Amino acid sequence: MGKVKSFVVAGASVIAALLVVATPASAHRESITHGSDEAFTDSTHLVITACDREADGNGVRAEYETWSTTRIFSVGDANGSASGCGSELSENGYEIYRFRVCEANVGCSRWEYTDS
Ligand SMILES: [Ca+2]
Repeated sequence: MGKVKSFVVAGASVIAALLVVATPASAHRESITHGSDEAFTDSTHLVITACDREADGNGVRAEYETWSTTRIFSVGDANGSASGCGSELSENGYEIYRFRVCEANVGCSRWEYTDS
């Protein structure tokens, strides 16, 4: 029994090591907040999410630019402050370069850069 357990643990360590090697150091979840509202990317920087966490009637959206263009794309949290956020894949398929969270009638956070 002891031998079986050691084997399983060793195997898991090898898999974990391979995952670490395959993931660039800079690729991780990035987040920016504005009050309680938040915009964040997933670890691939290809998916952006906007979360409205303030029940104040001001809609929330995430704005972002990708590495291929200076055009600003955006995605909103369609159901407002109700549970659940709004997210989308990068609209032109490129990694997100920078993003911010904006609250209607109030303003936006600073830009968060995914390479920082
Ligand atoms: Ca919501």
